[in-house]
Amino acid sequence: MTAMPAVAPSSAWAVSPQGTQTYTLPQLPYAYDALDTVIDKETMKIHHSKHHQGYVNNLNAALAANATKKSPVALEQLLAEISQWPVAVRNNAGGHWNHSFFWTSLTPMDQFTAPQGAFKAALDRQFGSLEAFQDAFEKAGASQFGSGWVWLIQKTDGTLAITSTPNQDNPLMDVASVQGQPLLGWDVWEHAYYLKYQNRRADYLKSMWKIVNWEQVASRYRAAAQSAK
Ligand code: MN3
Repeated sequence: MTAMPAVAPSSAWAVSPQGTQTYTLPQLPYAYDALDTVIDKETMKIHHSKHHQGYVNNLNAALAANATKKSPVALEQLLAEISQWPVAVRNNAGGHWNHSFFWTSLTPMDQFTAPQGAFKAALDRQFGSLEAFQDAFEKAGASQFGSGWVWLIQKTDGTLAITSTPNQDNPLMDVASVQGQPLLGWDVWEHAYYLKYQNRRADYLKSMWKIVNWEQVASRYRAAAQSAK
């Protein structure tokens, strides 16, 4: 059986015909107001069309400025060897990957389904219960100092773990202190929540459980489990 890609391929990962790598902003899988109960339309619009677009533009510029280096084909390959690249590539490659991953980790509330099956069993095994996992995940997100991300990852030994990264780093980077395949990742930069939640990051984190795309998370879990065999 062929392992499913961890992230659905999209124009975000395209290599141009000239062989010069240029990345593009992926479309959201829902409307800007689709998550409105938890994340307001204005935040979604600015976050996607300004912040994410900025990471894409700056990544392309940073890669062009380092054209003498051999560009890896896939973004995930770039992340795996990010220590060999300047910080502008690290920040913007991370920013592009993280946000592409973030959008597809969320779903409108009316399409929400609870975690189930083998993935739910793995959560229970690792953390005791879904509630215990959620509590630990929220705590990790709330205690990440300054800007960054909180992650559920699958490590190479198959176990699940919660970790956080500063700035736009992520657990796929060779510089990450805890590495693994991300299954779920939440943006804890203030731009992700400030309009609706102001300084109340913990409230934002608690609300986010209403819009997690658990089917997508479980499909990443199956793909990671398959490729680990
Ligand atoms: Mn962001």
